[in-house]
Amino acid sequence: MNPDPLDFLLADLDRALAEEGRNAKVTRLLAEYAQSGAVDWKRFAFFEANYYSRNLVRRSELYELIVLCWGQGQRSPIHDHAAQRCWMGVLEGRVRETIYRVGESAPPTAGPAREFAAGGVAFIVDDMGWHRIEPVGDGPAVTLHLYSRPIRECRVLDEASGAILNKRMSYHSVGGKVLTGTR
Ligand code: CSS
Ligand code: FE2
Repeated sequence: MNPDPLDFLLADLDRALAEEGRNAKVTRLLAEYAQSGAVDWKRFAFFEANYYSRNLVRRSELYELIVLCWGQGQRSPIHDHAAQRCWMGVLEGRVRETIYRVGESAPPTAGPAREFAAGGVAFIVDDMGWHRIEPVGDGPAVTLHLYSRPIRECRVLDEASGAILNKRMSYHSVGGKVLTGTR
């Protein structure tokens, strides 16, 4: 079988993330994939009824690559990234990223918001702030997330109480197969 575009991306990511200081290279790889018109990500794209879904493509010691499916109104909580680097490439639809300053002692403050259309790539680390991602526009959105290293748990803001909680991350599907009984 011939390799798919995602296989090439994974091989390039293996190389780029094995070295320090290749953030710009990784951003370029994700942008090239998101802009290429490749559709092989679709076999990882499973929507859930009530919450945005996290679908694992590949996890190694260095990184995890995840397809996230955002139905209308399925926005993320305001969250951090567990001291890891986070890239987000938009595969379909349009999303808004709002940056927040979150601390233990003061209420969170919203910073700048940016919108990304298909082909766009965002990058964040905890020094830049926490953020919320939400689909905007008419349709659902699909995004490709790369965390290096993988994130097992992050901090989220409980907006009702103002409390900061630890949230364990889970997958809706792994390798293109939906997991059952995980949520
Ligand atoms: N960090 C969130 C998505 S927004 S980058 C998550 O992985 O579920
Ligand atoms: Fe995030």
